[in-house]
Amino acid sequence: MTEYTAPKASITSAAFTDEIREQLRYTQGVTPEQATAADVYVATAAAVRRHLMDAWMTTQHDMVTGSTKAVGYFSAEFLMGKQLRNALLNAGLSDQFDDAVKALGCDARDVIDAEYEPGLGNGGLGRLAACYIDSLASKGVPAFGYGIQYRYGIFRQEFDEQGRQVERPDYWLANEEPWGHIDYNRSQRVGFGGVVTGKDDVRTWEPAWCVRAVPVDYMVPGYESGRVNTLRLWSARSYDEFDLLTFNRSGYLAAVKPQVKAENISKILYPEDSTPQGKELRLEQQYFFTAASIHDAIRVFYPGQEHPDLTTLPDKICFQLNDTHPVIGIPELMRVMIDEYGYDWDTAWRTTTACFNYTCHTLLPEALEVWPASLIGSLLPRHLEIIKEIDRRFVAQLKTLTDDAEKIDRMRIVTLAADGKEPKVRMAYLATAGGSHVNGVAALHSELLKDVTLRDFSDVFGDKFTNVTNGVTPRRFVKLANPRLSDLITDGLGTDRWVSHLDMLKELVPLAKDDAFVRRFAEVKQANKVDFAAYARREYGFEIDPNTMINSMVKRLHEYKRQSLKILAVISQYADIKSGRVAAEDIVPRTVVFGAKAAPGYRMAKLTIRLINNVARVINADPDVKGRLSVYYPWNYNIRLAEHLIPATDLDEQISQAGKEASGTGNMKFALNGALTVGTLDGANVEIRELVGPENFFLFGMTVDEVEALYDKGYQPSSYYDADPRLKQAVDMVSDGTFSDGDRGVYKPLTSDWLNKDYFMTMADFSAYMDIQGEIETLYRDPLEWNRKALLNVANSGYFSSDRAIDDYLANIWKTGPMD
Ligand code: CBF
Repeated sequence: MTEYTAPKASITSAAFTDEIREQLRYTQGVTPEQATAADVYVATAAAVRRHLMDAWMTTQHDMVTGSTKAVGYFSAEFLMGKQLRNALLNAGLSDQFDDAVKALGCDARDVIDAEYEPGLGNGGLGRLAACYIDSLASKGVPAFGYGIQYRYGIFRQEFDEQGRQVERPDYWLANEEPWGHIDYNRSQRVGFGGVVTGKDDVRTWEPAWCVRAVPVDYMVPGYESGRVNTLRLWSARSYDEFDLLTFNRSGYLAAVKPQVKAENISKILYPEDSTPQGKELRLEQQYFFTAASIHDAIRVFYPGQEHPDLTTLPDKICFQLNDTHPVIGIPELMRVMIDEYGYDWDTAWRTTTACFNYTCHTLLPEALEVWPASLIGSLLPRHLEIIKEIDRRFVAQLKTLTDDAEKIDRMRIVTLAADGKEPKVRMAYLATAGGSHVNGVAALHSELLKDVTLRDFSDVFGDKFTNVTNGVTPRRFVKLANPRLSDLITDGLGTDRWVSHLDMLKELVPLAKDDAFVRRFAEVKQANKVDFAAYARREYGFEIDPNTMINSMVKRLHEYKRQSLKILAVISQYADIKSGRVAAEDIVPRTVVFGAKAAPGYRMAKLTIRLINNVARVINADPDVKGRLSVYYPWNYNIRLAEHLIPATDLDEQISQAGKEASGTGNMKFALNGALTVGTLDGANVEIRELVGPENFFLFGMTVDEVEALYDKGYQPSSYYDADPRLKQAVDMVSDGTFSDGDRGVYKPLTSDWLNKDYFMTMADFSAYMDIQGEIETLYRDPLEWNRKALLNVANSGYFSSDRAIDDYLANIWKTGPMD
């Protein structure tokens, strides 16, 4: 193996310290002596940005003048996490920073902690977008991330005394935010409402109101690529600041109304869509950012041109639609080409379909967006016309391809108005018809997409369908989050090149036979557990014993993910110890850690949160199980917590009902950090198990086919309750008030759902899940063997790098690569 030396930034620690001092004095106006950790954080961010500035400008220049096609990643969410450590790493300034903070008399941790984590995403999809723009930059591929700079990110989760979730607004911009550059000079006008006039072939849309989309630019530095891409998040501003006339008549609220309406668009990360108002706002957000981004791309790639040749757009940039949220971009590009630049329909369609591709991230029908045509018509009347015409032509095309009239009806983009139901626009169908490629996010998911969700489409347009299994960035989730493991890997491989070539982890496989190396690996895990315990004490006041098995289940709270299964298993184990059926000393000491937010309007999920908190309260206070079983639920799960918890985890839970989790990315992060997985054959678990080896993965539960067969047969959840005394006891303890101070009514909606409906078949998988616990405990009692398997998880998980995922997108979908 050839030795690789990472290029280091040429600046010395002393010089970097001076740069920070200069920022403190001349930008922030504080002396180094007065500076708080928060001041040093802002000054360091400014200093790092300066270091990246030349590479940023060169990248933009090369992108526009060069011949390499760029990628526009359209995503309603970018869950970036804290920026400082990542930017320092990619700028090659990590060591200089560590020295500089010491010289300035600060603690590095305080400086890092001073950064407020932006929550501009809900979970996996938004974090994936952040990983992908990191990998694009690290590979030197010209790219823009396009999204929204919400003023309020995902809510801050708290728990009240009864263990219920309380949502607090998360005003992440309350303090100085040094990373985003607001570029007023490159704003875009985005129209809404109004009327369309003109003849058939020349239509003019006169919007009723317009919003100013102002770009806020974030640098996205690549790791050792020398390239810095752009994440452009749009902020909505009003053109009519406020109406002075109305104001003078003392109508203050009426006077600021247009401003409030405009600025509301980028105010909150997508709200509930269960109300008409919510739906309208969400569609406004979607159109707002996709329209601004398309106009921006034309501005960037055809600078100063009044009559650009937009037929060349697909050679300059392709747009990846991250789920259905940005699909309204398809009719927007059609509108721009036809109405603003005078192209005929066919030319516009050829260009548009060549530009767009769509990634589907779900199998849950309710997550595939469907908009009432009337809503689109009132907000975007010209777009509705275009969508109807796309649909008309699409149906005509289908008629040439198949005689199956029912199938054609099923595939309509705009549903027919039948039985008093108003027509709806199916955004996933629009994306499939209006783009070149459709991909799922794990092998199983892509298969199910073809065979079930978009079956009719894959029958007719099979060539469009492909798979790109998700990936995660090894920079943030291994190198930065787990420095001990990183050092061990570098030592084992004799190089740190794995950080950008994660497939190299494979070369660790032989080391799993080396007991001395496995012991070093075990020491790393143990040290991470000690660190996590300290972190949990500091941040949450928890007393976690690092000498117990750390067993984590962190992800959004959703019935299909089955946190219920986990909590029922915990209750069952608790009951075993309490009843004396199992001697406490025969149980492997375990700390179960949950982390999850529930959608504010999702009643069952919120009740599950309450149950988990109360199970934790009862178990942690019970001396009978002390030191054997404990449960912690740190509130407000976010990236920072993930970065501490994942490296410390022994056992990770990926226990969704088979066929429901599109991929998962947490599963990849845990495996890469040396946790073993207990999981079902769902999402990317399937590939993880194949790659790490079935013997290094705890598999349980029904397969997709078994799930289907059981639905078909008629699922009776109560029969499982009757058949397994462990399950009966656990459910009964939830009903009988054990976890609600004797109140038998609190969890009734949950227990009644489990026994009567249980759509995601928790009851049916319970026994298998309990049975596998025996295997888990037996292995855990043999630390060398456990750690050998954990190490093999690390060694065989290189495939799950987002760099590999981006390679797949480049080769199979985007057909582009690094800049020359
Ligand atoms: O593909 C990224 C992730 O997206 C989701 O979070 C989503 O929002 N649809 C899925 O639920 C995950 O399975 C998937 O990993």
